[in-house]
Amino acid sequence: MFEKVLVANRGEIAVRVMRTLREMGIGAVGVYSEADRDTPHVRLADEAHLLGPPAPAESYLNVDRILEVAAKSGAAAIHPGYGFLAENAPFATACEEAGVVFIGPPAAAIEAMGSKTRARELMAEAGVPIVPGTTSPAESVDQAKEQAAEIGYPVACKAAGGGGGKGFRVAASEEELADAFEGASREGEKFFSDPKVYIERYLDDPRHVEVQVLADASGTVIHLGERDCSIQRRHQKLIEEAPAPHVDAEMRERIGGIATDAAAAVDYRSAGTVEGLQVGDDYFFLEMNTRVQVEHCVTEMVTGIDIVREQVRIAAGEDLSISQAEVELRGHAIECRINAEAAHKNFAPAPGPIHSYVEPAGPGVRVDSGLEAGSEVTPLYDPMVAKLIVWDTDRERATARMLRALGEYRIEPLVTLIPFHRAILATEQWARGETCRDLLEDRDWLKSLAPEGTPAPSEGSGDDEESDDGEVTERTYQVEVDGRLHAVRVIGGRDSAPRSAATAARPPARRRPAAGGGTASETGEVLVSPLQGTVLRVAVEQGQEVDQGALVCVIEAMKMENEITAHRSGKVTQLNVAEGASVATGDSLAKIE
Ligand code: MV4
Repeated sequence: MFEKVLVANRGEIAVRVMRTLREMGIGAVGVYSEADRDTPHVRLADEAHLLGPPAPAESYLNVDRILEVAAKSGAAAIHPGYGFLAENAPFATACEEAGVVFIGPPAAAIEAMGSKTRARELMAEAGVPIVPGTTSPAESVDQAKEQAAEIGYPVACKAAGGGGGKGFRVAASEEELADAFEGASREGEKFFSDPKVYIERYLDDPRHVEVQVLADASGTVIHLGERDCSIQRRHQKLIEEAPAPHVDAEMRERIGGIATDAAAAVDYRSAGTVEGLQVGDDYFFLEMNTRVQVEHCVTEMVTGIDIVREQVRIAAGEDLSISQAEVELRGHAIECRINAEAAHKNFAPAPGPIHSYVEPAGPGVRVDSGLEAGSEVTPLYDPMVAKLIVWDTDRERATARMLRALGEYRIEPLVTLIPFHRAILATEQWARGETCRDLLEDRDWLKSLAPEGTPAPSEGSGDDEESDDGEVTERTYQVEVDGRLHAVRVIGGRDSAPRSAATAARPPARRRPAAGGGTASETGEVLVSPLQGTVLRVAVEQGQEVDQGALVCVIEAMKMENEITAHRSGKVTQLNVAEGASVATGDSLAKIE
């Protein structure tokens, strides 16, 4: 077994891999960019080496520098995680040439699966069912029209160098084909320097079902069952679960066989995922991901198998530690990706600092994260802060457990997908195991996920996609009133922040985690001051009717203006503040009945 392994990644996946290395008694060599000096993955490493400036090309994608660190540290192998260099065949080859083991599949398997047309060709030859369509790129729009006519509309135009939905366009009829074809081609050129496009039949509302495989050097290939990852937005998976709600034991065995055949056809080794589309009882190969995936954890939870451990063992030449017959699925696991994104603003990235951070815990809860209080989500890297994974005996209980765990999670003042996940998991559609496509495409539903008190998007700004309508942050303070503890959520709208200063420059003062679950914000009729300061302005009068979220007063504290809004709708029966007055944390500002 290796003595030392270099983890060529950052964030949660670097932490995830290092945890297994530690359990295996293997030294973990960490690497970091100048932006990541003070992060958990660096501290968890047994030794850590600077790669270079924050830009990925100069750090986590810098092959020469990574191989130099491997040599200097004496690491015998490199685990690439996902993203960055994980599916880069030249990198796998460069490792081999440098005498370092690449913990992943052979370069030839990465390359074969990297070309989506080549993969389809190989899979068709191996008897793996592929989505009906062509296995070589169309030479021209005219040829694509001929092929599409044969396949039958609607068709999907997909970039040959693509994958994961990049360079994917749908044409409902021949009139739409040229645009779809050219759009897919442009995107293929932009992201993969490959303008080639092929045509597939477009399946309506399929399920994304993928099978985890493991293959060792002696040629044994097994599968660990499937995951359903149908809840996606712009081809980014958001929620994943295992087992898939619409796959029974018979289908599991069938698609497991399809997946192991697919892996065997490219002499696969290591952990990999065969992605496919499920429509009723039909299952079609989509592509193979030749890396450990973000969502591998739900499979770990239902099988009890550490997939990273198997990867390390396989790379060291050891056989798989389990046989197919020993793989047993137990219970149900769900994963929610906790991204710094604003679902109510069309999933716009919402990078920023984290001042207060509390992870959920307790029975059946696993959090894989790479950040902590004091960390910052930078726009340079992936917006995923953490993965929250739960296990329970069945899907319904796992859902309840996930909702409980999401309610415990505090990441302040960052905007994350937590409210989105809580909303989706509470729907009938989720309970019925549907793809929730209707909700994900429903702008009004998504907008309803805005934090309470969010100013309505300004009118007349046209399409609000990625609109910059000001930072809306939410913070929770603990307030004790008459011996009872209350959690008060304070919502800062765009007008509450100093206009000139960047929100990032706010002092991280007095930010406290909430007392309990997400529903403990009621404070009766009394509106209490969440902070100490001076009243700048009073916006209501005694006797006035106010709506929940309406401005009551503005309190200046630490040179910042804080809008205090009505915690409930009602009549202001008591007003205890006046302009210029000093207030202390916990003071009663008003009574709203
Ligand atoms: C498709 C498809 C329909 N027909 N291909 C490809 C990448 C993956 N992220 C989603 N992809 C799709 N490929 C054909 N021929 C529909 C999707 C798709 C999808 C599939 C399952 C569940 C959710 C989805 C959301 C968007 C697109």
